[in-house]
Amino acid sequence: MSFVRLVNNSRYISYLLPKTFALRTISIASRSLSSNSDSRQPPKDENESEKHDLCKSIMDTLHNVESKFVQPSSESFVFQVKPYRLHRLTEGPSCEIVCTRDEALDLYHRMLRIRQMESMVNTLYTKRFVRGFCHLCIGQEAICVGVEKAITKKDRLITSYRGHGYLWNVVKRWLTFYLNLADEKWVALEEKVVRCICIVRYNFYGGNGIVGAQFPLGAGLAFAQKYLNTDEISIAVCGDGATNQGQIYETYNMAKLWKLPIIFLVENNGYAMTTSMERSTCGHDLYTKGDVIPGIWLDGMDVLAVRSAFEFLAKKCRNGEGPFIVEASTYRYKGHSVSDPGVGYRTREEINEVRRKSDPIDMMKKRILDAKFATEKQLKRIISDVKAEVNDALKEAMNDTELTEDHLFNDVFVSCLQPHIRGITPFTKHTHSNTGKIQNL
Ligand SMILES: Cc1ncc(C[n+]2csc(CCOP(=O)(O)OP(=O)(O)O)c2C)c(N)n1
Ligand SMILES: [Mg+2]
Repeated sequence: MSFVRLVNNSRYISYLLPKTFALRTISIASRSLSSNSDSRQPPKDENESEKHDLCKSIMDTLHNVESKFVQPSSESFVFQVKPYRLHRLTEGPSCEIVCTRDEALDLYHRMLRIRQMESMVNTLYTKRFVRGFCHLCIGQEAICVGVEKAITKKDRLITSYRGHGYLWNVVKRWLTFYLNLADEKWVALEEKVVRCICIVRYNFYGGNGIVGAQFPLGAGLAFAQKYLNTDEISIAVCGDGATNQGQIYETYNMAKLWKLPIIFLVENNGYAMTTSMERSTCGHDLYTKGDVIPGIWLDGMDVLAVRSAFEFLAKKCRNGEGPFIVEASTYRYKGHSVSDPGVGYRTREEINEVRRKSDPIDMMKKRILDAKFATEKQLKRIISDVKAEVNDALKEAMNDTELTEDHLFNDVFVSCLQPHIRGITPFTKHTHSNTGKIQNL
């Protein structure tokens, strides 16, 4: 399992491998819970039968699935996006964006899938099937989809804990993968924690629970890319609150000094946990805060604006003009994590207003209808298809065999220099093996 690992010590550990300069992040997700289930398969006790009932009830509530994705064609249309704001750039991406019908439907489909998927995870969490911490990105879907469409699979991505949307883009069996991380047996292994996911094989470096750490780690990834003379780039994603940290500015300094091929992406959703930007941050133009580093502000609710800006900057980065900073204005509809109802520090009106005026999925839907790329009826069928996809993933995940505990400590290092891997205390020691096998992806 050369992909990630769950976390340790309620935080993450990261390290640079001198041989390959590949940076790997190890994480551990855990929480003290008791469990003795061996498989998600046949109900053996009350808990098990509850899971099966849950699976059934969720599937029952999802839409009937008879539809087929609308047949794509390649008519195109020019869409207008909100003007970008530029810092130390003489020109920016065009605000008139050409988008084909296939592309528009694909973007719409992807954003819907992320929202549906996140809603499913939320449901599973409230039913206590997913455990640990859980930070949903509902409302922020346009950013991860736009970025994904603008970069290549060889480019590297490192995100915060609010990175599910990026993950759903790269992992095929995503729900199975996710539920395995949330598996009770694994979760029971350690005391607390932030669920952090990293899949080195797919150039997805997580999923980091330490606020802001993605920027220095991302700079490490980009340094390796430059050192190895590749034309690949890195994207490091953090939130607005994180940008008040010192490590962000140390990283900006080094990244610019070394001309690293990296785009620092700040997802500005206006809140750091329950603290609004007004209360925490002086100087709200986060795209300018790299001083000599060029930056762009964009509408993070508009997937076309995100895609276009990242295509523009990725090209420059590959030409050795990096680093860059992007500030994407966005909003999270749910609380900071699932344990936060999300309304004590902001009003329901505020949330509803954003949903009504700038929901990323509705915005794309309107464009598709305006351009006559598809009819309302066809879009409804796409929704059904997405629900079917999530439905199938749920079924597959529920029927999947659980990984065993030893998987947790395999393939953490390319070469483990110590006899054991330590657990949450120095007294718990675990054996490390290199299996080289990918599990559940
Ligand atoms: C170094 C560090 N400090 C504090 C925390 C606790 N914490 C977790 S998320 C968070 C807020 C981060 O807000 P922001 O960067 O805006 O990201 P968002 O959650 O809005 O995506 C804080 C303070 C942490 N995990 N790590
Ligand atoms: Mg924030």
